Amino acid sequence: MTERDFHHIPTFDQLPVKSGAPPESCWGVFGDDDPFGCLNFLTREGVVEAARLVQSGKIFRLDAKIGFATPPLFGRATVRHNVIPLGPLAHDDLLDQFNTQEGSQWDGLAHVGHIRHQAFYNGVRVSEIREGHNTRLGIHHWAAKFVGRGALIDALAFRRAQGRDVNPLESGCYSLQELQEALHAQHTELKPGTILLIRTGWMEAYEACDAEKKRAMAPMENIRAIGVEASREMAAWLWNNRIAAIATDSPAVEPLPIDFRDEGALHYRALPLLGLPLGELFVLAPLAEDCARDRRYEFMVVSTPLHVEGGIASPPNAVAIK
Ligand code: UVW
Repeated sequence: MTERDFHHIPTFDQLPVKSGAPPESCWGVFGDDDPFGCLNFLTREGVVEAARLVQSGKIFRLDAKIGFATPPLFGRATVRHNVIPLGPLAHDDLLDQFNTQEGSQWDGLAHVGHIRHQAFYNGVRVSEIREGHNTRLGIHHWAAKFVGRGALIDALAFRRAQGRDVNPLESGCYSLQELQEALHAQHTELKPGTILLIRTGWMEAYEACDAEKKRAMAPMENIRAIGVEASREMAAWLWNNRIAAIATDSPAVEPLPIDFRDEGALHYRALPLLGLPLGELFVLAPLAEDCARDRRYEFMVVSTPLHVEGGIASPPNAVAIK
């Protein structure tokens, strides 16, 4: 696909295009066997354009250290890193019980299926993932795809600049209007094929907690987080702007807790319906501070997910280069 082909892509109001596909889904738009979803908006031309944004040579790591969340959120396993002697003067690493979602992560398209339609992106069934080795939606498809123009919305700074209080560790919401106003204030444009990063302040607030507080907030039922509005309008805005992926420094992109009985959850709107990758627990503060300094909120993003055949998710293994 090239950028010229984007003009033939339906708008959100024209979805779905395939008979039998759920409302507000893009199933079939990129082909019935497509594994990329909105990553199709990342093109070779877009990679070249993104490389032109590199001006200072500064590199920002976007994922936290493996094991940063202690204990990991949502009751996920704690990874154990062992250094294994290979010989008298040689070593290997062993990562025991490594959950690819223990920290910074891209949710792949086999992570969450739609509660009503009982299917994943493009109609993939749960049996294809559990018994069929997840060949159609495995994270391996993304291993050499996730490169393009990144843009940051510093929603935290925007809200603070208005003199409004933010507690990222409480359930709360950055509205679509607020994100649009923040973009305007930053003089930042969305362009087709943008990997959109949104700083909510959650990671910084989490890092400031003591060990006891981190332990208390980690279980699924206790975790609270600010996130972006989970609405039809938000899904339409992301799709109509041809956003390739959205990532935040919060644990679920949308506010927590999520009521997964509610079809309006952004996890449903994004992953199974639009094939839009969700990035969680990204490290965005150092990048945001640099953007505020040079007033440039766009850069190149290079993310190389783990090359795990049939994988569900992956640490982003990502950098922003300015
Ligand atoms: C939730 O589903 C709440 O988060 P994650 O995407 O990390 O599983």
